[in-house]
Amino acid sequence: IKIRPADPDFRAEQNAALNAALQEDYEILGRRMARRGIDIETVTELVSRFGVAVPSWGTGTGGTRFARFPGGGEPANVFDKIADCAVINSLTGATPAISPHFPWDEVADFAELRQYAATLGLGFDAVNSNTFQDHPSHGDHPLSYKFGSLSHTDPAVRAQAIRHNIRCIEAGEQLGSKALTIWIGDGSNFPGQSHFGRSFDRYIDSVKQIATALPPDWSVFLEHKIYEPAFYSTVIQDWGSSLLAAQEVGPQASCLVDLGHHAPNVNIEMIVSRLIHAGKLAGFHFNDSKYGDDDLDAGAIDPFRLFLVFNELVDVEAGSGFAKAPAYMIDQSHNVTDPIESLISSAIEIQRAYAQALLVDRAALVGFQDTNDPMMANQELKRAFTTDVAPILAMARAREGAAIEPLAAYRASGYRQACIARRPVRTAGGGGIV
Ligand code: PSV
Ligand code: MN
Ligand code: MN
Repeated sequence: IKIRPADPDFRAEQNAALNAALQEDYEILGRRMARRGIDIETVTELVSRFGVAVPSWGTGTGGTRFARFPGGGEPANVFDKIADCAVINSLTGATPAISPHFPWDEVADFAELRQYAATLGLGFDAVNSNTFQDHPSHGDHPLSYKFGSLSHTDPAVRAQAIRHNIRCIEAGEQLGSKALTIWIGDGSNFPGQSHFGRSFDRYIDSVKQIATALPPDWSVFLEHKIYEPAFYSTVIQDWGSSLLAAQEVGPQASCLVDLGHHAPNVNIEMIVSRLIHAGKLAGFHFNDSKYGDDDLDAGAIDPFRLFLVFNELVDVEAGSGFAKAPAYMIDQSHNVTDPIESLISSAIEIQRAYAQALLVDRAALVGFQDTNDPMMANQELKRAFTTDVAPILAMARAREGAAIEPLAAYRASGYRQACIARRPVRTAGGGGIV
């Protein structure tokens, strides 16, 4: 399939009619910001350096546990997924890496995969293991994960899950990745079903064994989630368990925050701050949610929360800095939208939250905090959050040769129609929790 959005001439054509208006909007915003002592160019430069990884599994239409309604032209294999990721990155200029998931993305030749991605200007972020499903067609997983994986009571199942994670590291090394993300579905559905302490100990012991296989410049990211698929207790249910585990596993282990993995109303930005304090913030799976792990598009429900998360991150960047930059990744499931459109929109929303957070006057905020002026402190955040930074984002894209209006350019490209014409139809199904 011809990846038309990846053609710089196509994007230049699309941008031609939009350049003049963008220039005007950018200048006006620049003058407004200058009045507040902020240099728009500095912000635009930081925004254009910002990148967030796309999940390979997000390029297909997801499903709920009730059903999956397939979209048209879905990727048939990981090469198709990479092509879709190239579309997203070409148009946004903000998603230079893919986060793969194994064994979903398994191929015979990882060097070929890496090469294909590189020709499209893409690299690989954290690799994800999958011991939350059985893989009956996969010779490496003869035993079932029905009652858990890394924390399973049976040492043979734990050994199988450990081996799989080590294979993920090996695949990731060939792809140029530097981290393994572990999320397990282990837990229980009924009080009494499993022993909280012993299952946690078994999990930690398993992750320690995986960690011994990490190359020195690699990290292991531990991802917590309050519930689902387990509905009574989950082994790594929150950042507390995640942090305890990461501390026991050692310096290469840290905690990944998936925004959808918390109880409603939990103060996620504060969790971020605490993990920063502990030196254990691995990074993020961005998405949005109203009720649970809804995996909706980033910024779709609560853009203010996304902004507040970035406010914490920029606060560190503007101060002492991160010893190791957090990994920014998207983790979404698209049921009713074109996945490429959702991922484009999410990348822009994440970038928007970052840009808004850059507008906070940190010295003024500290002053309001230290003098106990809640009204002005809150106003400072609100002023940054309500500033329309769209011209900054669009200018960053225009200068990189990406699209000034990525969604419009995507629709004009006819890429999805080309995929529908060429790619096999994928069937509807019973769904599944991913
Ligand atoms: C689990 O809900 C999760 O957030 C983990 O990151 C998985 O790897 C991903 O979704 C896909 O199932
Ligand atoms: Mn996740
Ligand atoms: Mn999730």
